[in-house]
Amino acid sequence: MTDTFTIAISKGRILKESLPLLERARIIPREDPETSRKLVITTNQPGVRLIIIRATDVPTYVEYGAADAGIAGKDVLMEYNGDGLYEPLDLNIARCRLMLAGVPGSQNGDGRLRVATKYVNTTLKYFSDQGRQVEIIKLYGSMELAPVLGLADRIVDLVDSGNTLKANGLVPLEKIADISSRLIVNKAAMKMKHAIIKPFIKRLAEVVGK
Ligand code: PRT
Ligand code: MG
Repeated sequence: MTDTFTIAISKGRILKESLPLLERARIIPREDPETSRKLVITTNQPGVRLIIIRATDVPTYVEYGAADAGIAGKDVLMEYNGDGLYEPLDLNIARCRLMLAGVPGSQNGDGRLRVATKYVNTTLKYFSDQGRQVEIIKLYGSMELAPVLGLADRIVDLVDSGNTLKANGLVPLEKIADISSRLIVNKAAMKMKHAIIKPFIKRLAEVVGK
């Protein structure tokens, strides 16, 4: 399989912003991944294919070598516990900030702060690095609702324009990290498939001006 090259991408904003970069790196899908029901999509380059999976599954496919490379948000990578990955390139796409947010003017109170998020590991690390004790409530989406209904005092979520927070009566309080999407590469593939992967990284680096 050293003559095939599989790139994992998630549908949605990452795919939308990745396709123009891939095209400028001369990789053009044979059908539109946004509308196709296929999960494996061949490209103009022989042996090079895209797989379309959930954003949080991208590091898993790449770490285990089911995909050779992938494009994943730094939020997903920070949350993922794995060391079988290289992160050679910041693609500077799908940018946003990971933020602590809450109801304006609300006090911490005496008890432990309750924080709702899908970013459990990242949130725990952020607070424990500062010696702050918190109780984490794991949610899978619509975090903005939690402080409104009293499920939690704060949330940790991605913020771009800030409109989603605003629409739900919340304000950003602390920035945890700047987020953008990164190219990730399987460690073994980097060695075994260097003849394909090295020029691929170089072309993408030129495209994003690195
Ligand atoms: O949607 P699905 O459950 O299938 O998966 P997903 O949410 O992981 O995928 P997707 O496509 O929504 O996001 C993929 C990646 O895009 C994330 O992992 C981030 O790296 C990146 N990204 C960049 C964002 C945003 N910007 C963003 N604004 N992901 C999500 N948002 C959401 C945010 O969670 C909040 O609900 O947009 C809302 C805030 O936007 P504003 O503009 O109102 O502040
Ligand atoms: Mg989403």
